[in-house]
Amino acid sequence: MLSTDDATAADSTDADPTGPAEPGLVRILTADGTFAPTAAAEPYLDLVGRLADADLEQFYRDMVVVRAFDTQATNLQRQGQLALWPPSRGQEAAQVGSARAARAQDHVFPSYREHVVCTIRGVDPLDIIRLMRGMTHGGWDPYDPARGNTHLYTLVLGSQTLHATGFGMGLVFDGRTGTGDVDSDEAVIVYYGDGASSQGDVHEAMVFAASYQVPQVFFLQNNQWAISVPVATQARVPLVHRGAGYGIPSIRVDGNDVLASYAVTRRALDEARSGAGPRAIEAVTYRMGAHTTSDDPTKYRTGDEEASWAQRDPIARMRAYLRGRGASDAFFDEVDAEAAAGAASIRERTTALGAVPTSTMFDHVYSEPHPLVERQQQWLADYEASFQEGTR
Ligand SMILES: Cc1ncc(C[n+]2csc(CCOP(=O)(O)OP(=O)(O)O)c2C)c(N)n1
Repeated sequence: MLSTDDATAADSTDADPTGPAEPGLVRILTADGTFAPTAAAEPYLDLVGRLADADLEQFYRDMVVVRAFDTQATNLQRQGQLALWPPSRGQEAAQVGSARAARAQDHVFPSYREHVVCTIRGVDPLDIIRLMRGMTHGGWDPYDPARGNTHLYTLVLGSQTLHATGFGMGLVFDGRTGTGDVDSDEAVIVYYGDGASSQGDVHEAMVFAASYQVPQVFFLQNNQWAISVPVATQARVPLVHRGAGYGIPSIRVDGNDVLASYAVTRRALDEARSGAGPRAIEAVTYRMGAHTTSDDPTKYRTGDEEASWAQRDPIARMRAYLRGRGASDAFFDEVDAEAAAGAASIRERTTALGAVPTSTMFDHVYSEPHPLVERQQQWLADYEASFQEGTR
């Protein structure tokens, strides 16, 4: 558990080696791993204080393991094993903190970069790989409690916010939320980006979520870039201010601080589940890698910017904090070994997947057979056969 010494350090400073925190920002750990909560973090210290050492170590483990997975997946794409990969490097704290804050009965609606959110909920990382290899249109069963009620990746920006709101409205209408039973009341959490926040779908979702007091947390990861468009072009005001226009209480958190991300999400979900209506969180973070493996960020951002965010690396921050609390070398070595083994296993399982039959692209176009699709499927089969030896 956190000690009272930690709590006393709380009121000491809003300072951070990489710059002062703006008012209203919830941050508990500074970039160098010092426990120095901002004023806005004070109401959350009780929640953080209830975390056991094992919880803190789990947060760190989650982040290290997913970074190794993410690096491996990026390499696999480069080697032709995957069609595409959207890296999550740099966003681990926002994702781990928020995912660990959700309860088993909650429903999670990711975008397309929330790899560790999915794996924390029980999705097999190979299912994400199969999706990015073009082997499946979906990946897993979103209604499977063993997969944490994790809905599918959505490439249509912002549409998942509406899916989540509709699902949450169902929870309200069916009396599955707001009963006062914390063990059974359900909520939804939806992930989206600063670019997606400009989509009409997100605004419509906020209108309906507020109108129907949907138990929904809008979790915006502001990673500063929507491919090549900087966040300053998306909004003239901090994105966190948008929620107020819809009557949605909103908070801004340092998304590279896993403790802060955990605490604000935990409270927001608890409030939403209790019947208080939707909540919005803007997690300020940074996409350290490319938008996807099809992108070259050197075309639109500077090395200086990347270097300044590298100083705020979420994993280094938590590592320094744990180190300061006395975590042993053996612990860090063990986590590194687990991450390396996980990445190696993913490589092995990916290369064992074999080729993707092209005919699968016609599956599920319609729920029932359709003559046009069948003709196209036959044409492709004939075309591919024409390459067989002796036929061309
Ligand atoms: C409706 C829609 N419009 C455009 C795109 C193309 N597109 C894919 S990702 C992207 C940028 C998204 O940025 P952001 O929401 O900040 O999320 P991030 O990728 O940074 O996590 C765009 C414009 C899309 N997928 N869907």
